[in-house]
Amino acid sequence: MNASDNQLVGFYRCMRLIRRFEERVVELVNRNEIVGTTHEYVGEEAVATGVCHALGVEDVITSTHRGHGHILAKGGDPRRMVAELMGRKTGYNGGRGGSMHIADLGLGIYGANGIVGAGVPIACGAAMAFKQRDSSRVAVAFFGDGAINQGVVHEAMNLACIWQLPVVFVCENNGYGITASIRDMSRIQKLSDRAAAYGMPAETVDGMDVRAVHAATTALVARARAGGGPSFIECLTYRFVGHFTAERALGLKYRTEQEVAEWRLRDPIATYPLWLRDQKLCDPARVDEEVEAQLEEAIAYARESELPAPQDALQGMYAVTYPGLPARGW
Ligand SMILES: Cc1ncc(C[n+]2csc(CCOP(=O)(O)OP(=O)(O)O)c2C)c(N)n1
Ligand SMILES: [Mg+2]
Repeated sequence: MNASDNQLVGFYRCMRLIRRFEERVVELVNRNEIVGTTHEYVGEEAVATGVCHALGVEDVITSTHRGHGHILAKGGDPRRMVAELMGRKTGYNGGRGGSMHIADLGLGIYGANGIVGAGVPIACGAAMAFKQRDSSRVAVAFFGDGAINQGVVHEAMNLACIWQLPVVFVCENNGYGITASIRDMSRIQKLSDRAAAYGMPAETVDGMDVRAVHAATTALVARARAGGGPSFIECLTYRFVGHFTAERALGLKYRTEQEVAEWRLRDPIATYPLWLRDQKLCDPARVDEEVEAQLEEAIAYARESELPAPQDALQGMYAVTYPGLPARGW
C-alpha cells in the first residue's frame, strides 16, 4: 500500500524532528545542561519513522539505548523527553531514568533499554499477551546489528516463530556495535538470513529510504494483525556521528572519513525534502520552522521545570516495599 500525501509529508516532519532533537541534545550535553552522554540517532531517522508510521497507537514498540528516534516517531512528547534528559520532575521518569529508560505505556512505548537485545523478548511478551487475548495489536522490537549476536534475541525469535506471535523484529544494521564492524562479527552478508532460518519471512531493505521502510513494515504488520505470525526486517542504515556524544573527544579510528562521507550522500534529511518539493507536496522550509519552534518550546519547558528534591531520590524506583525498610522514599 502506498503512503498518502499527508503521510509522505509526515515522514519528513518526523525525520526532521528526530535529527534536530538529537542536535539540540548534543548542544545541551556540551553545555552540561544534560549530565552524561547520550546515543544519538543521527543518520538513522528513516528507520524509526518508516516503521512507526506503519503502526497504530495501540501497537507496541520496544527500543534500545539509541532510543530517542523510536520514541519521537511513536508519538513521544519532546517536552517530557528533554525534561527527562535534564533530570526534571516533569520528565518521563520524573528525571530519574534519563535517556535509556524513557517509556510511555499509553503510547505503546515499552521502554528504551540500556541492555543490548533486552527489548526483544519484552516485545515478544507483549505479542504473546495480544495473541492470548485475541487482539489485533502488533509489537515491534527495535534492535541493532550488535544485538543480533545476543542469545536472548535468538531465543525470542525462535519462540515467536513456534508460537506464531504478532511481532515484527526490526534490526537496525548501522554497520557497527560501538567500534566493532559487523563484517568482523558475522560471516554472513545478510543478517536477515539468520532470522529466515527460524521460519519467518525476513527481508533486507534500504534503511535510508523512509518509503521503502514504511512499505515493508506496513505489509508485515498487516500480516501479523491477520494472524500470520512474526517477521523480520533488516534496515541497512548508518550513524553519522559517534556511538555516543563523548566519542568526538576520543579520536577513534574504526571507520574512515570516506565511508562516513559516502553514507552522508544518502542522508534522508537532505535528499527526502528535495523529492517532496519536486512532487509539490509541501515546502520543507515551513516544516523546518515548525520543528524548530517545537523544540525551542520543549527546551524552555524543561529548563523551567523543577528538579526533584534530593530526599525524594528513591521515589518511584521500586514497585514494592520490603519489610524493615522505611516506607518513605520507596
Ligand atoms: C548486554 C550488553 N552488552 C554490552 C553492552 C555495551 N554496549 C552498549 S551499546 C553496545 C553496542 C550495540 O550495538 P548495536 O546493537 O549495533 O546498536 P547501535 O549502537 O549500533 O545502535 C554495546 C556492546 C550492553 N549495553 N549490554
Ligand atoms: Mg549497530
